[in-house]
This record gives sequence, C-alpha cells and structure tokens, in this order.
Amino acid sequence: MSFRPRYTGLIERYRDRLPVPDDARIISLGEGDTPLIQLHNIPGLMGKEVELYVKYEGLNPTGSFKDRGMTMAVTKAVADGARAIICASTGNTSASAAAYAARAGIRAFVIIPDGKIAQGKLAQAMMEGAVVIQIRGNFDDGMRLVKQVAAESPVTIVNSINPYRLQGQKTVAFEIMDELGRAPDYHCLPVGNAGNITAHWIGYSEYACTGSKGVTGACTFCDGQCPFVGGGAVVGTRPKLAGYQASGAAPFLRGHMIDNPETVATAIRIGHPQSWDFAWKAKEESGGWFDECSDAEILAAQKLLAEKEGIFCEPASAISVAGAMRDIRSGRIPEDSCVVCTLTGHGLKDPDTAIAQSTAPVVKIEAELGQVKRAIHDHLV
Ligand code: AN7
Repeated sequence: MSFRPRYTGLIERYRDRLPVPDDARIISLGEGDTPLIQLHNIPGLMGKEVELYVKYEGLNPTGSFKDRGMTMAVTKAVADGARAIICASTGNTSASAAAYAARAGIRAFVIIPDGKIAQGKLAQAMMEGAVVIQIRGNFDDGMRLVKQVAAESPVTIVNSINPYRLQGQKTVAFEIMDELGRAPDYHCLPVGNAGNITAHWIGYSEYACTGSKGVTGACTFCDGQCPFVGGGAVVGTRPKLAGYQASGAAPFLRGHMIDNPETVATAIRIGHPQSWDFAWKAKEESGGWFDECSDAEILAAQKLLAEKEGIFCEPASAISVAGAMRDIRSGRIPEDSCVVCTLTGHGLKDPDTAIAQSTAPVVKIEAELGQVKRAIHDHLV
C-alpha cells in the first residue's frame, strides 16, 4: 500500500509561484486540484474530432473557482491584520468570501443584488455567517459602493480588483499545464467581471516563461504585478483564449460598458467589468476572441453537459461549452484541436433554474409495485 501526501490547498502546492509571506497563516479549505475531465460523448454528437476537456471548478470547496482567489486574498488580508473583508457579488464571490472569513475568524460583508442571486449562493453566505447586504441595484452598483466604503472604513476588498485574487486564480492554468503536459490550443471560458480570463492568461504566461518547476523568470503580461518581475521571455506555448458573454450582458461585444445587464446566468449579469483593459490584452495577446451566447444556448449547453456527460454546472459556466461547441461546429476551432473549457461553478448553486428548464420525465405514482414496474417499462431505453 502506498500513501500520497494529504493535499492542503493551492498555496502550499504552488507556494514558490505565489506572493505569500513566509510566516503567513495560510487560510485554506483545500481548494484547487480540480478534475480535468475529457468529454467522451459531446464531440461525437457534433461529429467532430476534438480533444475536449472541462476543468470542473465547481468541485472547489464552496463550489466555484472563486476559492482559488479567496485563499490568497484572505491569507494576505489576515497577514496584514485585517479584521473584516468586503465584496460585491453576483453570488459566488460572496459564498467564497463568507467561507474563508469564517475559517480565518474575521467578518465578511457581502453586497448582493436583491433577488438576483441563485438560492444556493445565498444559502452559503448566510450559513457561513456573512453580513448579507442586499441592494436594490445590480452587481455594478454594488462594486461602486464597495470601492467607496472601503476607502473610508477598515474593510479589505476581496473582489478581483484585489491583485491577490488573480494570483490565486492563475493556478488553474498551472494545473492544466501540469496535467496535459502541454498548453491546450484553445481555452474557452465565461467572462463577467473579466478577472478570471485575466488570471488564466497570467497563469499560462507565467508557466510559459517559468516552466513546470517554477524557475524564477518573468512573463511580459502583467507589467510587474506578478512575483516574477525581472524581464523574462515567453518561451512556451499558450492557448488562444475564447471569452463568452451572455447576449444581454456583453460589454466586450458591444465595445463599451452597459448599464442594465440581463441574463438567466446571474453569475455573469455584469455590465461594467473591472478587468476591462486586462481582458482585452489577454484576448489580443493570445490571438483569441470574445463572442456572445443567448440564454437559450446557455441553458441548452448546461442540459447537454448534464444529460450526456453527467456533469452538472451552473448556467454561467455552461456558456464556455455553448461557445466552444458553436465554434467547433463552425470550424473556427479546427478539428484535432485540444480544447479546455472552464466550468466555473457547480450546478447545485442554482437549483431553481435547473428545475425550471428540466424536461426530465418525472413520474408520480402510488407506492405500489405494479406502478413502479410500469414506469420502468415505459422508460427503458
Ligand atoms: C460561475 O461572484 O462576479 O469574469 O461576484 O460566478 O472573473 O467575473 C462571479 C463571476 C463565471 C465570471 N462563472 O468570472 C461574483 C462574480 C461563474 C461566476 C464568472 C462568475 P469573472
């Protein structure tokens, strides 16, 4: 029998590539190390030869990729003596901030759009002891208020404008590179506030110039914000990034901020992305693109993933697969490519949307053997 060392989170794993003070108390819930799952059925349904993977970030401790950034942001905040953190959120950031604050023994304040976050996320923030501030406004209003209040009150912002968030989130690219042993040709992901596409690009860029051993070098991307300042060159390959937005909340497609974003994918119901310039740069440098998907396409992809692959993600996450499928079908992503889609959050976050759109056969019967047998007979494939 052989044992492998207990996994204790991404800071411990990638410490040599993260700006963490040596004596910091690490605030971790074992985030990261999520499965990279190759899709076996969907490529065939499209009639296309592609090596298609999903990085299932819904399996992080609070059910979304936000935990990667939050372990860094909260570790840093605690090291700096913070007693409270604050964020605006469409839901997942609030769930993550609440959990890591609870773990650290500090207070979390979360500002959320009243009635516009998925039930699971609200349940998490409430159970994890955050002060939940519901505003009659959207995420963008919340973000503006967070910046204003943090300028005057002793609270640390843990939205992705906090650079430690992106530092944690970049590790998703390290994991993919370590596992595949190469860069995918294309990486597809949802874009809301645009922190995550930025973090992916930082991660791929650092990896491409430092290699798997984390040899100190420097990428050209983040202009000295990463811990590897020093003017190294990008030597390895990086994927083209494809960032998808919901049609009703697509500032990157419109080319300007928008004021009243709307989409069933509430996680990405954002009109004023904070990482605007970085995301454009990531798209340009990678040779990728932004595109939009309708709510109907998003929900169809969510359902297809669940029905054909057994993978349940929330609507915002499914947009990566909706967009990838469209681009694979059209040939924009050529056959024989290696493609990774980030599934940013778990399907259980938003049970209402899932149940509302499900067409699964629900059979209601008496508790009686004959009726059970008939139900089985009627539905054998
Ligand atoms: C599942 O929680 O902005 O482009 O406040 O929850 O980095 O914003 C969530 C964003 C994609 C978009 N998928 O990522 C929040 C919040 C899911 C998300 C995004 C979010 P960014």
